[in-house]
Amino acid sequence: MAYSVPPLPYAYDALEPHIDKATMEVHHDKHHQAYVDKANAALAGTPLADAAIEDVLKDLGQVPEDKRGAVKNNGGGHFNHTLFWESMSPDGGGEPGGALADAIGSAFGSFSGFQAKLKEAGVNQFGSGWSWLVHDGSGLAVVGTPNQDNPISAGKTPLLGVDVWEHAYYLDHQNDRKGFLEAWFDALPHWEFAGYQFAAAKGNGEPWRHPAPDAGEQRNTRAG
Ligand code: MN3
Repeated sequence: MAYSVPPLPYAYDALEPHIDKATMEVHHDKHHQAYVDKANAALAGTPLADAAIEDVLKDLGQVPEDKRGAVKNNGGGHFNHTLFWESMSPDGGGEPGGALADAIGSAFGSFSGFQAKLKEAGVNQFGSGWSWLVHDGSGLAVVGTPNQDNPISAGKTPLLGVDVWEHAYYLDHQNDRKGFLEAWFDALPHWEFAGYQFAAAKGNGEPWRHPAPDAGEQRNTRAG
């Protein structure tokens, strides 16, 4: 069963004025679609053609060597972008509560300390890539990844991911990646989703996965 781009969990213009409708349309309908098409082409005819993308990315060594680069880049692009859509909410922003707030405080000193780290990882990512809040098995960490590399290939659970490729912000922010990250933090982080991922990383439930091919329209990606 080939992969497909899941529908956005909100309207294309729902994140305005932070990310405009045109950016979301091109990013979701063109960029994400291209990763899906190329991942499907790379995996077609291999033993992994029917495997969940999460299971492919968790062990890229199982991918035939001549397909591995394409699967890492495009399968990673598919997973990362769906995570990115889930990492944002029209009702997002503010600060998380509960156990996640406590864990952020102990890992980074304070919420603002965490924000500074995530922005720094994004701003300092050379070229294109991602900035992530992850659980690495022992606690929370901020990591940057180049290109479409992703945390699950490194055995980490992503809680939030921010796309810092220029196509994510160029129309709204031109070359100002730092300004994009500041605007992103003000209004968009989907803390409910991050809290769900945090609980799963600690063994309370399963981390988010793409819906199974037979799950139809069901989208069970939100906490609570
Ligand atoms: Mn992108």
